[in-house]
Amino acid sequence: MTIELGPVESRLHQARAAGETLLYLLVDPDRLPAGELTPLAREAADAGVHGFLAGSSLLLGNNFGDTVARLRKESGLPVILFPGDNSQVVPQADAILFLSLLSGRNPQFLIGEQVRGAPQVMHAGLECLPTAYLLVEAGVTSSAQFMSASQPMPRHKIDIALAHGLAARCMGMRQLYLEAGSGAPQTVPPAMVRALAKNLDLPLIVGGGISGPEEAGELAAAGASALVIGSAIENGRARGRLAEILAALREARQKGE
Ligand code: 1GP
Repeated sequence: MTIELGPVESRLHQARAAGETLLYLLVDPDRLPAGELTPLAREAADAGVHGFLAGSSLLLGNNFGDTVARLRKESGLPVILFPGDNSQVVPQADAILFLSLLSGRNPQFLIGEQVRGAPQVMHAGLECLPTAYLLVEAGVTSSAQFMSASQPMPRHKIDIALAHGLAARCMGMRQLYLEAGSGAPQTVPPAMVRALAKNLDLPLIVGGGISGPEEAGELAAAGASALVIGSAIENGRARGRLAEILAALREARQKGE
């Protein structure tokens, strides 16, 4: 069997091999005012952001496909679906994080949504990135935790996180997403990122609670291959600071060399 990685996944694996950290911005169409989409797309492209994620734990609006198409057109960057459920599989994207919520024990998010979503992924011809989605406790109940009815991993139990990462590896997943939850008061602990980066040869995507260059630099230095920022884009804290955040990622890489 030959596994050929598509362009989005190849870029992520290349970043891991080079000790580089990519920056993705998360757009939740319910939370970003429509008029903000084009300015954000252009700001991201100008700053050198590597792509967009699009999705939500709970989507109320009905313009998801249009949002994805516009983001792609206005930024020229890859748009990667980050679906809360199978209704968020739309053909306008470049790729999909085909998530299994391995930190939980709810069969709906381990395999149920995937069985419903896979035919749509195939028909849409989306690049598919098999990804273990791991929720990490951050002091509040996150939307992902509530909507998936699953427990996050304890934040200081690195052995538990590592065992989940190893299980993902043995199951053939090709990247891990460590998630503190959207708007989390604290990020995934850098020590957890460091332990997983050291012991697993898989790219780590890390998100939740990242709002500026300090946290971004720390997580990059710990070994994250990609960071995801959503809330700090919506509330404006990271707007106008994308170049600064990207510089922190480059600096962390240089220090690690
Ligand atoms: C949430 O990891 C993402 O699924 C991004 O989190 O909104 O806190 O940036 P924030």
